[in-house]
Amino acid sequence: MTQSQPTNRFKLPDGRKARCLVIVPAYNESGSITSVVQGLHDHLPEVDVVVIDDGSVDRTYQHVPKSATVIRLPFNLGIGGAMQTGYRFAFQYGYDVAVQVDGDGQHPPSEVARLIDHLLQSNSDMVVGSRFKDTIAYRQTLSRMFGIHFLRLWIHLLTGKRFSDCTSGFRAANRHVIDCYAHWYPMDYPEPEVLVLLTNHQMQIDELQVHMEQRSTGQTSIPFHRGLFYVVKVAGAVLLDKIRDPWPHRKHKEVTP
Ligand SMILES: Nc1nc2c(ncn2[C@@H]2O[C@H](COP(=O)(O)OP(=O)(O)O)[C@@H](O)[C@H]2O)c(=O)[nH]1
Ligand SMILES: [Mg+2]
Repeated sequence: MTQSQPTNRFKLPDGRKARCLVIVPAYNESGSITSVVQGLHDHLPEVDVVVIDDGSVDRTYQHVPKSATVIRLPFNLGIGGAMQTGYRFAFQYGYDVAVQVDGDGQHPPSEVARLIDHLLQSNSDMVVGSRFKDTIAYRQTLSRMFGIHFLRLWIHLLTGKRFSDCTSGFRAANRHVIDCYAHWYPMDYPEPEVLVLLTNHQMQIDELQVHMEQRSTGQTSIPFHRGLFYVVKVAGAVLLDKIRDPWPHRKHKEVTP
């Protein structure tokens, strides 16, 4: 495992240096994972990187630079199981901040520091990198745009909160959220669902306008024909989330999950 460098510029509210981990879920991302991890190290030498190779069949793990930790899951668990593996790693090794970055080159490494700075300075529990907070310039298919608008409205009705980009996977989370996710994380399509669960759990979520790229290689995990299924499934899941809270209620004491 790589160690945080002494030049760490990220500070917790109490003045201590924040130990930060970037979690990169990767499923068949051999075409992009090398430049994604290299870009993260170039921009953020003080931040550790863990790649979760989720049963890829294209040897993604062999393309990860040695500077990062790789966890190879024995078979494809899906994005939820892969991300929870990363959050458990963050919890177990005492990280203060965990940032989720796609392995497809969509999330620019240069924006990661902005997310971390905002998280630490705003004292929020999670910061979501949004494509649509201040602009609608990001190119999307019509079906995706419809899905995002529908879920945005639905989540607003359920929580009273407005999230401009509820499906963005570009996020930074603090230790409280890492603790929650280490205990339980949705299995599939987790991004919109955790917005509702964290809001129920009295966590503060901020959005920050970020620059995002289009996926550089490979294919999206949510192609057109699964889009409608995605929206219906997520809408049902977040409705059920109104009446449950899968996480322990504590802000001071931690117990290994
Ligand atoms: N670990 C894991 N990662 C996945 C899986 N499906 C997609 N991903 C990764 O999760 C990230 C987001 O998926 P992506 O297809 O880019 O979704 P999109 O950005 O919403 O189009 C990418 O880094 C993928 O490699 C999966 O089954 N397992
Ligand atoms: Mg992506």
